[in-house]
Amino acid sequence: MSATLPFHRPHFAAAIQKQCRYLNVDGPEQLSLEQWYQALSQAVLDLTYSETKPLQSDKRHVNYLSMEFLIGRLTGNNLLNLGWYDEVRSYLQQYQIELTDLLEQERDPALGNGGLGRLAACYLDSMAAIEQPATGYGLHYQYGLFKQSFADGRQMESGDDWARSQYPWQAYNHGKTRQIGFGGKSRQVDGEQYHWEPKRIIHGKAYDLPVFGYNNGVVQPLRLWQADNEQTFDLADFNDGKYLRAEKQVVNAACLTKVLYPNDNHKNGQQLRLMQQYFHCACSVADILDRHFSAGHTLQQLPEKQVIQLNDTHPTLAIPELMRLLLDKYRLSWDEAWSICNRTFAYTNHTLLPEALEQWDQRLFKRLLPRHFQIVDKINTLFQRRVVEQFGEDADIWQKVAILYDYRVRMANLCVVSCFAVNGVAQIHSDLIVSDLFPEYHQLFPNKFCNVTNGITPRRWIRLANPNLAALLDRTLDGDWTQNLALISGVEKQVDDGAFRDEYRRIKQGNKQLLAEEIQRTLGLQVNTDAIFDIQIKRFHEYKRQHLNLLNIIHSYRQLKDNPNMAYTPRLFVFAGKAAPGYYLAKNIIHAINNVAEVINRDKSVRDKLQVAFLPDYRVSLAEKIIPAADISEQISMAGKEASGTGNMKLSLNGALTLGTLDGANVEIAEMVGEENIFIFGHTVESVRALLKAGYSPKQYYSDNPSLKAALDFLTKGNVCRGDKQMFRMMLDSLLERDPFLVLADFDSYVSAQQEVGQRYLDQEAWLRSAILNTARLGAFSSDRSIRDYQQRIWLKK
Ligand code: Z15
Repeated sequence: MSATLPFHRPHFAAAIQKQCRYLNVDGPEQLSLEQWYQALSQAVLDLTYSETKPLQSDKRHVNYLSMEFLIGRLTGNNLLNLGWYDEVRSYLQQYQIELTDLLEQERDPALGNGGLGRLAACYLDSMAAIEQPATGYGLHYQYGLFKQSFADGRQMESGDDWARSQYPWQAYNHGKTRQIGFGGKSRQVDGEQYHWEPKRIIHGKAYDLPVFGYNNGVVQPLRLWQADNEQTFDLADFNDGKYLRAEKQVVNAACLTKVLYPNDNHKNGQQLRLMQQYFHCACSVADILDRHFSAGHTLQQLPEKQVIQLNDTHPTLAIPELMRLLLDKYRLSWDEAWSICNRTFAYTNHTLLPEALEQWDQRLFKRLLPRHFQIVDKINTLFQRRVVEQFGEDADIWQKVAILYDYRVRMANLCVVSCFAVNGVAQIHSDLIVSDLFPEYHQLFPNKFCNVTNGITPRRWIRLANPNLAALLDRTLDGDWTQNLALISGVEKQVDDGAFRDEYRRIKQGNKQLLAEEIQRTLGLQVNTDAIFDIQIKRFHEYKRQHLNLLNIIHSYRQLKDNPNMAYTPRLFVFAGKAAPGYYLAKNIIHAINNVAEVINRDKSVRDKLQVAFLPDYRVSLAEKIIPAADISEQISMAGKEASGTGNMKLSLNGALTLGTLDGANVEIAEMVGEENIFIFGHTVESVRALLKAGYSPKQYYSDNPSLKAALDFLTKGNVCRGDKQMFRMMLDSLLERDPFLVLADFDSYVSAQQEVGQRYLDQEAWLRSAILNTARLGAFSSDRSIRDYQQRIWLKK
């Protein structure tokens, strides 16, 4: 086991001095705060080159392939994991620099959309922490997820050129450049062997970001591929006066990794996206084979020494790419190649939503990847035999399990057929994968399926985000909870201890104060810090039902207006989240929340009771400010739709009580914290099923429930829509005509649950007890535990 890294003050001072030279200033006294951030980060990276080491281990190496890594700011996180945080903070004092101010200078790389990308980042942190050898493979997008602002309540988007002004944590890795082919033709050489002549070649350059293990001296790479042109210029073309054509090539190639597609839980059908996916896979697979051979292993040892974990279906092309190399380059037989692939790949499913399941147009696929198409076609044909053996000739079954069907390539099906393991991300979700999504596959391959419930890293989500809670835990618990979050159950013994309770309460109150200041700064809104901080932070999507939250807010507002003296526990509703730019309905919901917020916040008569704050540009660093301040965590998706959720874990661990449906990991959170410490409402998976079967009519709810009717009508009246009755028509039509996520059917139950929240908050002592128990009982949701589950349930299998 490795030890923590030593911190040498003189070395550190020298490294900073060196950065001053690069920055063209005489000494540290002259650095601006922004320059301090650059100098410090670069200096730390420099020092770690000699101090950290990759893991020397015989364990199977995990290659974590993901199109998204939502890593957030790195400087504070890296100092923390290196064990240098406090020393650097004290070092900076001689220059009157506050480390936390300096850290605020960093822009978060937003190389992901939401939960899926953030999960990948937590898993890299955990693998380094528990010394699981691993490499993360992703794309080096020039533009990360767009920045969000509001204009008249509407979402505006702008580009996030995150690395434009020198990003200190990345290192260009010269030796790793790859050449990736696209298009062209595949012709048979002999037997199983084909030769693919691509039409064009794009270069993949490797940028490495270090992932440091917590206090163990380990570093391993997150390797991000960036597309580049083959040659800067074709000089002949240049001299021939074909300058413009030569330059066009240059521009096109670099376009490939220009931008992250901004959809979350929705497929991107464009050719460029398919090209990104193949580029990602081809660069990564080549790199994996290189490393494998450099370590002196043979091809036959690939499954024993490497596992390739596919984060959703986005990297599925790695399967036919490895097959292609094994067949055409290394000349293995089909059966040998298939056997290797079959024991190397594992697939994690993150969604059941039909609109998110990737299917590619066959002609597009074939045009871009002719050889890969042949391989997929053969996998499909061979699999069909297997299906006929098991089920006989059954068109209905084949229609469901086919990989190629109706001129489409179905990526999830290709994964299930080709991988040795398929897992869901929370128990209920894994159960639904077997019962609803892939029942036939489960009959064919009963041992492939398992569950690994998601987790979150306690380093970022407690120690960094909530330093005062971390300090309290340090004082209270024996042993380092940061590396063994199970120890946090020791807090349970303190739940009746007066001093502990006071301290816990003061920390939450302090965090609420800090968030109030942030809200004041960004929105100019002065909020009541004695109110319940009720938080919904996540991507905007109909299934997540932010509009259900909104309807209850309107309902409460109307009640307070009709009945100013009624008993009402003061609340601050906080929203944050982005909608995909082309997802008009989600943007309409954002607009509605902003307009309702404006009306309510301007109304003096409810000021100390009801406020709504929609913070723009939700991102990891904003989450770190909001989460520690939460009293209520809104997890109100329609049951069966949220695969897991991970924000739910962060909020509860930081002492928020969940108000949620029995969906995703909420189910497991409820089991852990106990029913007195959570608010569960709404339809369940079973009752949703029954309701839909019986025939659901949202209009009925509208006409039968006057409060619901009034809340919906509110959106077409008065100031909220500025006299434009059509303003929120898209949302209202969807709710009244179809309501695919049963917002109206859950309204009553949600409103009652909210009333109960208000009641319970009046008993501050009981509430505090519940908050503490949420913290104490959430130890199982550490991503270290998730990674151990992956090790035992998947990576040890072959
Ligand atoms: C995404 O963020 C998630 C699933 C997807 O299929 C895509 Cl494309 C993006 C989310 C799930 O919605 C969420 O429930 C889960 O917690 C998260 O992945 C990580 O597993």
